Amino acid sequence: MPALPDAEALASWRRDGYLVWPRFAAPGAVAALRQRALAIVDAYVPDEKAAVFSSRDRDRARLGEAALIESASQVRCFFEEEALDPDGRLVVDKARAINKIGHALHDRDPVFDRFSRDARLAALAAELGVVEPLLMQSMLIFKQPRIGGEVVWHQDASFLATKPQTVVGFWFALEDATRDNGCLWVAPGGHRGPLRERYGRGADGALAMEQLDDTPWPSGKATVPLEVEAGTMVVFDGLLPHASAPNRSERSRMAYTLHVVDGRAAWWPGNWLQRDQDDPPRGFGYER
Ligand SMILES: O=C(O)CCC(=O)C(=O)O
Repeated sequence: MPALPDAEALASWRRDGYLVWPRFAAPGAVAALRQRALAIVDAYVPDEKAAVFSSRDRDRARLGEAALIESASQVRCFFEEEALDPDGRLVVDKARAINKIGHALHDRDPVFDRFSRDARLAALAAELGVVEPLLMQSMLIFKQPRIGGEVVWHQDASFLATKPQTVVGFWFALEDATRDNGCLWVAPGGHRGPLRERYGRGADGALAMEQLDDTPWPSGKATVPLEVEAGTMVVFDGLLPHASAPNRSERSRMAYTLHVVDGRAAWWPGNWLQRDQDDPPRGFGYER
């Protein structure tokens, strides 16, 4: 039986809506993911679909829709907003220009596939009540030095909607994350609040953010920073509000995230992420 987080961490999951598992990934595994991410960026040749990712843009309007849709089943790079000038020319080195790689690393890249299908993640998902896990989305977030973009307060269920809500986010620090370089912030217990918004295809067919509830985002004493060492895993309930500040420091803050839903729940047909019938999402095993 693979190891599970300790009782205190599991109690924090129930109480706070998240848990922290220090030293989940060994330094060698973390270095392998970092190296692989840098190799993907090195091989990336920007094309006419080159897209910027900014979480401040509520409707993701600058995020080329074609690039986003394709990334549901592919590996694509998205630029930092501040890496391009108004004419779309790179103003920093390509290696320092990427905001994230998404969203099917776990299915298309052997290194991320292996890491994402660790038996401990399968055991933990089962412990957290995910009965038929489906690995829906993965991202390598760079949080580049100086220009690493803010991730505004959000709930993951807004972007990966199921009925009932089942999404669980697994977040892995690939470098030390501190307040200085844009660590995560969470609102403990905030998962008991409502889903505030939902991103997807509206009645007019366009992808946009829809407001569902006007409960304000947490602030001040309701929020805590999660300063963690490389190798730490943080697991979030899909309703837990979380965010990260811009990185104005000289150090990057790379992280890998994996989002899992329960296949027993209904996948919202309006979700931006849709997989073809002949390429469905898979679980933690290697069955096809
Ligand atoms: O790594 C970050 O800064 C944000 C990640 C996040 O919001 C997520 O994985 O849902």
